[in-house]
Amino acid sequence: MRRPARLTSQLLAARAAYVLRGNDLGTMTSAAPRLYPHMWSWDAAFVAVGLARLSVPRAVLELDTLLGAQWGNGMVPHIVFAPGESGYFPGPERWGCHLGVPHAPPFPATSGICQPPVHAVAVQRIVEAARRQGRSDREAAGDLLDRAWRPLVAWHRWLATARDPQERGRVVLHHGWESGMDNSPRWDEPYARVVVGDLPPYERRDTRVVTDASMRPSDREYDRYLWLIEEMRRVRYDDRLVHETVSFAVEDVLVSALLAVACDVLADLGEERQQSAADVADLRSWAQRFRRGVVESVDPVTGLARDRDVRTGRWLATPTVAGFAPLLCGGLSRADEARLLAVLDSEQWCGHPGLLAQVPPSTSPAAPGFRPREYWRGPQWPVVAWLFHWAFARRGWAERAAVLREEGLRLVGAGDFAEYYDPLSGEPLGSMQQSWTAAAVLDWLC
Ligand code: 9WN
Repeated sequence: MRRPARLTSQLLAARAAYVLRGNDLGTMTSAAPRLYPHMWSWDAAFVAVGLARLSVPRAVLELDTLLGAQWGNGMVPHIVFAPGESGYFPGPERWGCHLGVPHAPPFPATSGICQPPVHAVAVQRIVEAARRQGRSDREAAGDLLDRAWRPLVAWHRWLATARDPQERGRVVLHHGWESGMDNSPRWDEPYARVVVGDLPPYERRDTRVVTDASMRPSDREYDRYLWLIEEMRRVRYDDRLVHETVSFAVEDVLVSALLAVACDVLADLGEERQQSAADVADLRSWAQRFRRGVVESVDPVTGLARDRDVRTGRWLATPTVAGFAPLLCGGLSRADEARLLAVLDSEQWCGHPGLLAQVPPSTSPAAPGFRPREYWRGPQWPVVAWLFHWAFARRGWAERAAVLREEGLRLVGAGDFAEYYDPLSGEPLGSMQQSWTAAAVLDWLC
């Protein structure tokens, strides 16, 4: 299937704004209308980036809502459930965070795991957008930074301590959902060792919305996802016990790179706003530690960064987009960075002759496990393109950033705002009217 004609930039931006308004539940934006009718943590950050182009106060509200659900230990939960909305599984009952979990807030209901820490990036984009607006927007953004400072430092501190107790410089995850890349082949090996125990029965909802099962994770994968929740729930989401007992424990190199860069972004903002010097120093040292952890993960043979299975101590070298993590946070030698950029441009990745848009697919199109339609096993995600675009611009690679913007827009140009796209046919897949896709487009176009 070839892509239908591309909309004009003006029309595309107008439609993106329409999508975000349509998904607005008042104080939060649902990640997608039917498939994901609640607020997701990293989605909310990207959504706030897009909202900042429409209304700074509305973008501020999005982050306030998310941070209002932060746990007492500092964790920002991966889902904040919209009150009264029952269309997603697993919902609050299955997570059981209201059942005597010490750190969970009494309200709103949340899940018990986290997602990638991109929230400081959103604050920075809101501050930048506000600078181009009037005084009241600038004040709203400044107030947000003052309000969000302690919660965000606490969030980063939790990741740097509870999730990196040995100070290896890589964030440990206990569920594939925490990576934001649920069924990525990165996790096949650690998931293969998860033995599902006495799992209470459940019924999936996602496959009622996305009826082509080949686009979503399999039932077998879902059993494991649900089992990990069960394991965490049984130890009441206690950080130490989770770390010691949950069957899935991986050091995620992409989340680690994002934490490094987010710590630097937050420290820069804090310095400008004269926040606590001690906090700024902590942020800088975490940035350094996680950057080092990412650099140390690089595979000498391929040049790509690797995750690590904590339970076996083995490196996980599947060629996925996470391998480019060092390009987000920096830290490689010049020669190693040039090599990694060459891999990104090569036929194994963005230069693959079959791609319609030159943005990194979730898995290398040249790898044997590449599945162009299957969730995180091959498709291209506009929001991932946005993230690399943002990071490349930050690193001063204007030309590369411009290419990613142009190619990202080519991907979404028909205006369906799909969750992800088949890299070879351009077919929009998964959920349509996905909020973060619309947000990326708004940031690119406005
Ligand atoms: C589980 C909301 C989220 C994204 C994730 C994406 C998907 C959820 C699901 O949707 O995950 O968290 O039910 O599949 O993988 O990155 O945040 O858009």
